[in-house]
Amino acid sequence: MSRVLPAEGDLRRVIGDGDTIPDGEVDGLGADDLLALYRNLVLLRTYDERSVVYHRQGRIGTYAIFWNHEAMQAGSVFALEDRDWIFPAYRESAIGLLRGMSVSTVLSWWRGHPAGWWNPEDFNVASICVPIATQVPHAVGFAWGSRLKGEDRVALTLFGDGATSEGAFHEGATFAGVMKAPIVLLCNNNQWAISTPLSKQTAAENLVDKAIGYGIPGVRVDGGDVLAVFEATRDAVERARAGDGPTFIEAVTYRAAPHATADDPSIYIDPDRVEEERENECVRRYERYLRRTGVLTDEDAEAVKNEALELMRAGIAAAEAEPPADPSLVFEHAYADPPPSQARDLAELKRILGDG
Ligand SMILES: Cc1ncc(C[n+]2csc(CCOP(=O)(O)OP(=O)(O)O)c2C)c(N)n1
Ligand SMILES: [Mg+2]
Repeated sequence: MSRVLPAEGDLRRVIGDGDTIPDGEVDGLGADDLLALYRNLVLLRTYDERSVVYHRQGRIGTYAIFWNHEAMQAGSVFALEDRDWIFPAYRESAIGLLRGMSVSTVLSWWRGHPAGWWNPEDFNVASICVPIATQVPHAVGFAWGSRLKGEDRVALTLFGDGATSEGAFHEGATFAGVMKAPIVLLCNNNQWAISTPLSKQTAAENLVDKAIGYGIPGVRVDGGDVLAVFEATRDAVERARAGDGPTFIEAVTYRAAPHATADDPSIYIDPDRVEEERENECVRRYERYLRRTGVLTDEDAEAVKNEALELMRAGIAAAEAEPPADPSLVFEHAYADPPPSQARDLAELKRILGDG
């Protein structure tokens, strides 16, 4: 029988505010680890900020901004071993960078170019899921299968607050609880599903309360506190490895940027709340912590930022140097036995592209 732990309602935090709330620390993390985590945060932040610019310049397509979500992504991945798998959604499109995927691969994905397709086994990072919550049953099935094969692998899947209303989430979480799959269910609760606020998403007081219904423990952390996210994920990974099954982590944040480049949140969001969140955004918050604790110098910070910018410059150049994609790839793999209309459709597409 699975042991049901009560869901924790209180937000776990490690980073203080430099004033009345004292800084904590995480056992087992040395200065090198803290700096590696900083590098990962800056890499994601730089990727995100440059991507918005590239979108405005017409160099990538519509882009799902993850500004202020970096702590949830970098913190949780830091708790994994390389053999563990990650199942991302569009909000975590660049999470592969933390596993050595090249910037040009991720940019190519957003350019709709096949150079943006990767073999999941190369990085233990599954394909990005755009249909909401579909990555959850993929991840749970993978974790369970992996366990059946006797492998020592944990899966981490990330999804939004809106995703918890989807059937796919329910099916995945139910199955994970019953089968004790070695999985971490990490909910990025940014309090919005495009323009739908959390208050219209659920009548539950906290999303973490849903965990109880699946018979799995739930933990609530400050999603802007990279160390709190890391620690909670590390605990969850330990439980999973020990055969104790899944954990649901609700990481609480606030979406401080548009849903995506095609969205104009000014018609539905509270600008004061956004401003408050931007003041307290996760990368600078961690940077201030590292400076207070004497781990980060100005020179380190400058070097880390320049390195990330250089990677981006090289990444966009490499993505743009890719030869144009073969338009027939749009149709390939769609049918085992293509209908006769497909040849006509392809010819039409090539005509539109001036390619045939
Ligand atoms: C099955 C499905 N329904 C609807 C959509 C359209 N859609 C795209 S993003 C989104 C909101 C999802 O919100 P949330 O799960 O909170 O994730 P967030 O975007 O905030 O990270 C919706 C409804 C979709 N992609 N897939
Ligand atoms: Mg959301």
